[in-house]
Amino acid sequence: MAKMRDLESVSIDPQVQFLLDKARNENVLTAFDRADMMNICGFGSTGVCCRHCLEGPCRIAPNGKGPQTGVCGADVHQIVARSFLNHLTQGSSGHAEHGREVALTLLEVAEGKAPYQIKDVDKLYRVAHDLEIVTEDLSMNEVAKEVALKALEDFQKQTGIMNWVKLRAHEDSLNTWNKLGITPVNAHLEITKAVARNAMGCDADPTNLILGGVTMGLIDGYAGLHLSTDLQDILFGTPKAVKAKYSMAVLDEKKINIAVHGHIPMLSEKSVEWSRRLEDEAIKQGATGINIVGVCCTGNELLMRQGVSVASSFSSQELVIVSGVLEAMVVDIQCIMPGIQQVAECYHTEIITTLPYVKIAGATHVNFEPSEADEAAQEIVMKAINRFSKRDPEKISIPDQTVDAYAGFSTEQIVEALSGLNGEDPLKPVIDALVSGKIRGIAALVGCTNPREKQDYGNTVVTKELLKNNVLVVSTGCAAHSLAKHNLMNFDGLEYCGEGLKEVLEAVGNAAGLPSLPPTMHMGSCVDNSRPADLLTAIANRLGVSMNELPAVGSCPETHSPKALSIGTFFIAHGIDVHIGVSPQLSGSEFVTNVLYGDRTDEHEVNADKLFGGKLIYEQDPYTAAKLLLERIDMKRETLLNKL
Ligand code: SF4
Ligand code: MSK
Repeated sequence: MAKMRDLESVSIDPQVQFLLDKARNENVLTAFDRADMMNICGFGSTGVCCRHCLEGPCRIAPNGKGPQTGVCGADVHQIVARSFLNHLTQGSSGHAEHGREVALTLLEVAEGKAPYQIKDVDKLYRVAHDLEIVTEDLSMNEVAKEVALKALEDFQKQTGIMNWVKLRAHEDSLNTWNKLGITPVNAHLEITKAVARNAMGCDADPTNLILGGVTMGLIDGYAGLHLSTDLQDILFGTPKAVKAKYSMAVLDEKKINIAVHGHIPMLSEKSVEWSRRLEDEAIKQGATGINIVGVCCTGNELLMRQGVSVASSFSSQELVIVSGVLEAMVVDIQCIMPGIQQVAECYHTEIITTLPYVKIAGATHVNFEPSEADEAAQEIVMKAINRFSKRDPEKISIPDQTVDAYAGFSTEQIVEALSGLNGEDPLKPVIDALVSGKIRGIAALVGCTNPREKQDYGNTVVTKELLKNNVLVVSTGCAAHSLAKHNLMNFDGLEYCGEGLKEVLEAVGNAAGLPSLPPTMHMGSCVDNSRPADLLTAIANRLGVSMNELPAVGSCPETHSPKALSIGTFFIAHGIDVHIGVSPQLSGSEFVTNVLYGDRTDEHEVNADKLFGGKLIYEQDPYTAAKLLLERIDMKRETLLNKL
């Protein structure tokens, strides 16, 4: 039996430590302990193992003592580049599928076939206008239908450029992609092409494969992130600043607890609605009400728009069940550990899957279709209510003390807050602060938590180091969960900010009637990484420069997901440096790592920094990572200030 890490090495969150201890005492295995039991494979972890055909598996000996090519003759660089493209294709398809599901829902709503109301009519008309849809003589639903059809074209058209690329991309970035011939036409076409070129006997040029990977990054960014955010804002409302609660302590022993988990907000929005409508049924069962809590990005979606409390990020999702008070965990898509079912079988929790192509053996399945959203949500909430009486009082234990956090910082909300300082030119205060050095740069702290890593450690250390050095930090995904739990999204966290940054946050906050803005701003879920991209595009346009000239970086210290690699590639394609704190499994090929990690000063190398103006930074130590990010911020800052 492998030795398990002590609790302090697993997470810096005492509530997660508490529930992991409970799980261990009750002989319940969770991801943290499974990670300790797993031997790391030296071939897989460096990307040199290929299973692309039945001649294999083939693996390349890293020390030169053994085969240096696969049976087909593929060398280590080809194998590692293909493995990277594979990860990017997987990541971008998840987000593209998310975007397509939302587009289909908008279409059904517009046609009166699904029971949702369009919440942000202004945004609908803004997006329609920017897509060059003539809206005169059209009803609101007809406009929504035209927007939905334009979105679906991005999964169908055979020539030209994706509508959402034209809608959202910075012109200079688009010119670069056009010159390289990597601008996407439609998401399904590009994903199919990526799978096809990656097959045995196809693309065997590592540089070409990596460029194919950049196209996957663009698919993620436009068919996934931007398209999903725009349409979700139209359907469910553009987020506004909201105060909410974080930590496992948001579970309520007296109430029926339902966790919503995954990514797509269509069902979870309805679950919140039906939990209110069925309160009386809960009371009949002896509970005081129904408590919906969020896990992962479905949690982020509800937090941003409805202020729903968030219980857990990715790596501790099973521990929500270990509390013994969770009646149901309702899941949609992505980042759902199959292990939740094994853990649920040790308690009274019902796991409910909702999409026909995402089921878990042993779990209950309630099929979700937007047209029957009310029926599905009602059935799910009733199932949870009926589980309440099955609780085992011996197994109940919930940590106390929630943490307050401010969220809801859509780009629109940030611009509105800034307009309190300068209504005519809202971005001017940020630009002035960047030029004066009160703000040294801008960072998006994004991504996941990973059961192999010490939970929240990398995310909070990188953030605190950047804040201390006056970098403005925005955040999304499970990384935002780490920051919120550790007081980096409430005013207590202002103590971590450098003086210049603190002054700016307080000035903007005061103008909006608050003591300050929080030290870091929660911009939403994984697909809402479109929001930092929008903010940077607006700043670049306001300054009249390219995105790659901004002193801006992304950091993803604790990722587990290939989606983080495809989102990161989307930012690198704009020339924004991206740090990753977990091995991207590329070290087997010096060629591939040179292309991705190489510097613009390298001689005789084609690399990302030279092509796009940004690169991938792989660094496990969060203190060193922050130092490297600050160096890149300063380098770009100096060039920018000379140009202005
Ligand atoms: Fe081996 Fe080539 Fe087949 Fe990969 S594609 S498994 S390297 S023969
Ligand atoms: S849920 S991709 S663990 S952020 Fe978006 Fe969290 Fe990462 Fe999944």
